[in-house]
Amino acid sequence: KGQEKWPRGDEKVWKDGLRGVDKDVPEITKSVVHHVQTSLARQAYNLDEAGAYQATALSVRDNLLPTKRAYYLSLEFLMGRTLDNALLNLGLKNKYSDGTTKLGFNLEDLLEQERDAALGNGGLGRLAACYLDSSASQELPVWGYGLRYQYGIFQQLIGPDGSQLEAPDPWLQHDNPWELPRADVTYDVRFYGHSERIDGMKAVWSGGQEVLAMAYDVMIPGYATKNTNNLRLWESKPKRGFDLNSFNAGDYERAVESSNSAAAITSVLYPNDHTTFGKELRLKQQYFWTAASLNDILRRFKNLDKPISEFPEYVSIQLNDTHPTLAIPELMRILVDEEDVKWDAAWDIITRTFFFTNHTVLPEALEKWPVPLMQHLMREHSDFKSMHAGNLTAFDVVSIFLQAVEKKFPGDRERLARMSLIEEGFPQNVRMANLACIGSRKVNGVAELHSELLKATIMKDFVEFFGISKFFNVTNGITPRRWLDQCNPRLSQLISETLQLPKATFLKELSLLEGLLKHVDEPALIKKWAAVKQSNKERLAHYVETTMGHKINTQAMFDVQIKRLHEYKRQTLNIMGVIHRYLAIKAMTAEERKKVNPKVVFFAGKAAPGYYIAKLTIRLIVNVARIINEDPETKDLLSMFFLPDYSVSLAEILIPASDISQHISTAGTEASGTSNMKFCLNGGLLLGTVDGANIEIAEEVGEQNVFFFGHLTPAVEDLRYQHMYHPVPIEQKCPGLAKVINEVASGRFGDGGVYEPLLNTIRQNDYYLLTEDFDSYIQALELVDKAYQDRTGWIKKSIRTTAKMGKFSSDRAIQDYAQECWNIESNKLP
Ligand code: OAK
Repeated sequence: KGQEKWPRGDEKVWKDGLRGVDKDVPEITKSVVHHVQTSLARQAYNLDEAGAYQATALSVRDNLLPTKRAYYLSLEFLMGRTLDNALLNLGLKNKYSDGTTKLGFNLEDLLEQERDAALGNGGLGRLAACYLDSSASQELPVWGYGLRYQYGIFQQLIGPDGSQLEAPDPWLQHDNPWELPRADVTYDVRFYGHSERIDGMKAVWSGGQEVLAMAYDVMIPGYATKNTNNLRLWESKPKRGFDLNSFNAGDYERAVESSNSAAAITSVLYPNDHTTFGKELRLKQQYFWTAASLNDILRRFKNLDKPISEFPEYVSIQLNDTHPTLAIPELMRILVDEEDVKWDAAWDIITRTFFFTNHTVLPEALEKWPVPLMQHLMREHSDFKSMHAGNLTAFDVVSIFLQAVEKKFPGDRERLARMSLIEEGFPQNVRMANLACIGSRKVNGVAELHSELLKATIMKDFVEFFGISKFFNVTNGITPRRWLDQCNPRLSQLISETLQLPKATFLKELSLLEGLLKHVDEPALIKKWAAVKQSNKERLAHYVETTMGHKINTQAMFDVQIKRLHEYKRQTLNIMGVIHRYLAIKAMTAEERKKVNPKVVFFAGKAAPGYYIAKLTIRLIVNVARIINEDPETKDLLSMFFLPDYSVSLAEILIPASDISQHISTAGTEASGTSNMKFCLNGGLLLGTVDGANIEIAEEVGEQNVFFFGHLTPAVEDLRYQHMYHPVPIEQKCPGLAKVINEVASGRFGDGGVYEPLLNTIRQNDYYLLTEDFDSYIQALELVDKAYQDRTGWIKKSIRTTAKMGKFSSDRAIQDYAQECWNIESNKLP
């Protein structure tokens, strides 16, 4: 109005704003100019107030557009404790320490009061917890969905004979301040019953058991940001307290029973790692959890008021292994039967929404569910035999997919049989990995080698069918907040001083640790680095002394193997190595013993309650420890401890104290491993096989800084074949190991007969190849001893190792998923 000058305002700002080059032009100005130019297609020289209003409004609207979210569906979240982590993430630890001191309480003691949230078995569950931390810390909109088990992983006790005993873990006994019960967020989930098709099209599912899913929200604080994400855990409840129908019929007992069985669904975490048992309750857990989560995701999507075809533009769902695969047929059922979406369009939505991560290639871990069990439990999904045009059900995926395979590979019956979702047999089984693969946009493994093996084995046919671009790798990562700063504050502080950077800088950008390399030869740093390790060893020694009553020589080398007990992880190789060392020291003269490098070996880990061989391994470790720790001739040179009830919190004490840690799986069996990364980040060196992420760790830190041994993956299959068809007696194949086995069998460490089944796994077909790797393992241990004699050289290796761990931050891993799969961006709060 009466304005003479064009353009209005500062001409330079308009110009630079248009070109978007001048850093001094504020983002908001640039955004308004952008809308003037592109959305309105107008010029600064003819822009009136109405136009300026439009452009301003469009710019403001950009802030309101809903962002896409990713959902991480995991049956396990192994969170550990929260208080310390929350204090560090919020930067409030010192203030709270002062605050509680004034009240007469030591904060460190208060931290010890918290029980671990142990809703997971091992690697897969802990990875999910690290990924939540990294998502929140990078302000990425990623929400977790899981189950709120009343009982987490069992508590492990060691009985008088050295065996593992299990006790329940009632972690919710006292109030849990970290969760918010959401009585306002509930969904009905139906099991059993029957479905009827109305007009031959829509199916209505009724009868059976209806249970209620109620949400509990766990806040996930990000590091050095106000951003928090959410982990939503479902609890099952009886829908009406008891079944009214039964009550009316006067059958009170049945009514109570039904309310019992509703609550049973989320009562306990299954403690089996890497095995499937085909238990009905486990399948119920999976369906209950995926159905409730999808309902919730869909409700949130509907609030956006977008057409359902745009679902994948706002939602990505990551399947943590095959456990949540029922989400695929469940979403299909909802889309087709409840949202009236046509079959093909629904399948298109599915395959743009889901992403699948595989976490193991072990055959016994591949989930299969009997078709009759599925049919019984989920009437609607499994009605796959009635295929008529226009009357398709979710499991018609089977036939439709196979038709496409048949078209691409005509007449290849064997291929069809391998790729089918149904494995023939009595009963037939549904192969969950096949379903997860065909229903997902992308499939990934968790380390380079593992992803290659996936493509060459389990997924080979699928690579040939879908093409290679569907398959990729995301190497696992760990959060440096918990696994450096929280568990090893002194090292974190020393790094901060050395790099002259605030902790927050390298804890958010872990590759900055490389800056340590410049200082690796500085005597002052070497001295301080050694002192930090020493104090962590003393902290562990104190723990062992107060919990187990044993004094430990902290001048000895600390050698640690902590992970689930499993034959493929070869704790047996380690214990055989310890016995070998014990026998060797026993045979030495006093003079020779003076040259021995004193060593303390630590084991910790749980065995699945039904895994006989794994439990026997624990028993052997405990009983060998009892003998050698009491042997006056050797105990100063070699001692060994099995620390009961391994947990996240115990790992936080053990990892910073280790000089060397063992990751010694048979090549090709450990998908990635993540504790290997935690040890190395804390300056512990690695003794391992050429397997999983060990390989990438060595690539980063340099082979001269790790201790590798054993056969390589390509040799394994052939060696197993040889064992099977051309067995050689162990005395010939590996005399060193045979001698150790004979000592155990002869009763030197207690009743030898007890261990026969375990010893026979090695003597007989030796599936995990201990006889093949034992000699090179012993040589590697000798190299470790030799390297440790040169303390300064060892500390330098330690500093170099820490310095090169940037790649293994879970921040990097989450960025890989965000870019490669989810297509989400960080949601920075002002
Ligand atoms: C557990 C149950 C079924 C399938 C896999 C697992 C599992 O825990 N796998 C582990 O996942 C970790 C995270 O990806 C890997 O680091 C371990 O190597 C792998 O064994």
